Amino acid sequence: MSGNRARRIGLLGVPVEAGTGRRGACMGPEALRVAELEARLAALGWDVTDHGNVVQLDARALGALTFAGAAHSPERVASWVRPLARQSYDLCKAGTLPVFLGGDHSLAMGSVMGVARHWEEEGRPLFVLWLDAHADFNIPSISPSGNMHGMSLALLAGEAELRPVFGDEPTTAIPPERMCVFGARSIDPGERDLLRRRGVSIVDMRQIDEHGVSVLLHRFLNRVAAENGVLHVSLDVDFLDPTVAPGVGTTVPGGATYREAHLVMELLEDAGCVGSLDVVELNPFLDDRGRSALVLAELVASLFGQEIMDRPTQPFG
Ligand SMILES: [Mn+2]
Repeated sequence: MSGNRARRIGLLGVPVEAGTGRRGACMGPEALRVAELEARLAALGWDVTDHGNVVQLDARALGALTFAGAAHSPERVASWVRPLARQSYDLCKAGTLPVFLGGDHSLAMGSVMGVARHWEEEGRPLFVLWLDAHADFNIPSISPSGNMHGMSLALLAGEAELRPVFGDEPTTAIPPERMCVFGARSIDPGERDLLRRRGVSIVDMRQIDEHGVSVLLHRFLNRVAAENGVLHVSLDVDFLDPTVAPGVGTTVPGGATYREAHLVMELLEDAGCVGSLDVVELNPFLDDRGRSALVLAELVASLFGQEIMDRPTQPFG
């Protein structure tokens, strides 16, 4: 366990679904609570507080937000992510390791924004690991769907087209070269071009098949360690193969297996650099008897110290 991590975890629900084309993600935070996330983390020795859900602003009071292209329900997205960024920042300031329960992936605009502002003040470089079938690096002028859950990483990288989301709120941009999209298998053509130009690292499933998650993840984690960085992990349910976790609106075949996902979590735990986490896109309406919620709760526990079996201190052989 690394010394730069809080022993205190704060859970914060963000039942936003305005960023996606399908309803049901608003139930995600409750499903993760029903899957006993809090008790699992407490059993690992963490001091856990559930802060309930973020209080949404009145979207109508924000006025119309205009963009240079397609962006659906931006006022509703903003009504969630603006107060979320503030609460995220406050949790970090209080020495809490925040775990954000979604809700669709647009919530990362707020959660990571607050985290980024905190670490900028602390003078520590923030890195972002995006565990996702998609890169979420669209901007309104190139987005095929206009759904804003596909734009969150681009906003965090400081893409100018997305500035109206935060308006006059305090923001900071994360250098795109400190971002890694891991598990990708569905990236739009315009988005791919933008990712390349900005220098975001992409690890796709083809590379994972060829080299395995361990080698590829270490490559990124070594960079985090070399700069004494802090890591935000954003876990989208569709990182996993739909046979493992069907409870998501954007299933893409060929995702991470149960074992690959657990290995990623254990490697992150070993690295000891994770300072915050999103768990997003869980749609209990599409789930199979809570299976996806339970898998996610297990993965989060794995990230925070749960081991399947106690290993002997000396490896066998
Ligand atoms: Mn996503």
